[in-house]
Amino acid sequence: METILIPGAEIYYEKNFLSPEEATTLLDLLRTKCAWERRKSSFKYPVPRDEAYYGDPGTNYRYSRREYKPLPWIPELLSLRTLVEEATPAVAYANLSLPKRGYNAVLCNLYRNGNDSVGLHADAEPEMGPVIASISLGAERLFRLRGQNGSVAFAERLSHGSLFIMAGKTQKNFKHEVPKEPDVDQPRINLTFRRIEHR
Ligand SMILES: O=C(O)CCC(=O)C(=O)O
Repeated sequence: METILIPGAEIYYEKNFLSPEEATTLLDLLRTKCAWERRKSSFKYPVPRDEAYYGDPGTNYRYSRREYKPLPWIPELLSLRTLVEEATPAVAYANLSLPKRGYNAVLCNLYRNGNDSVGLHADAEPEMGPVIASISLGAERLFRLRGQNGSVAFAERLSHGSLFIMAGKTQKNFKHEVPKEPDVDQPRINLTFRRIEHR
């Protein structure tokens, strides 16, 4: 696992977390198996991607006036969760003086092609844990982190089968986005494993 050094962020990246064959099998399976839904944004327009949210009971959360209610886990996402938990460095929690915790929910995003995207945001709801693990499958899309002044701190095409972990103060100090890339004609699925705790 590579550590990406950006002042104010804590990022770990493993480009070949899944083999290309495993990643392609998972991409094809999740495209048909997930309960994809195109939701409305807070402004009533559809968000430019399909979403499906799976998790343990009680992992509901609200984002941008949308309520995310977990669907029961499907076996393939549960198996992947175990692998992702094993790969998450204990130091990501130790640096926060926390014991290592598991993930209890996953938000799946399907970008059908380069016209789909996610705008600049942080995953910083009060009930969301600070360690977020993201698996990318399919088309290699640009993933950017921007600091509070809007400057780009990180920009990389996350590879097919990669694991990208954001920890520490990354969500406090940075926002992230997957911009539109109209030349991309292939789909991409991204899975962000999170821990939701209502106190
Ligand atoms: O597709 C990605 O890489 C990012 C997804 C994302 O930002 C999110 O689920 O909050």
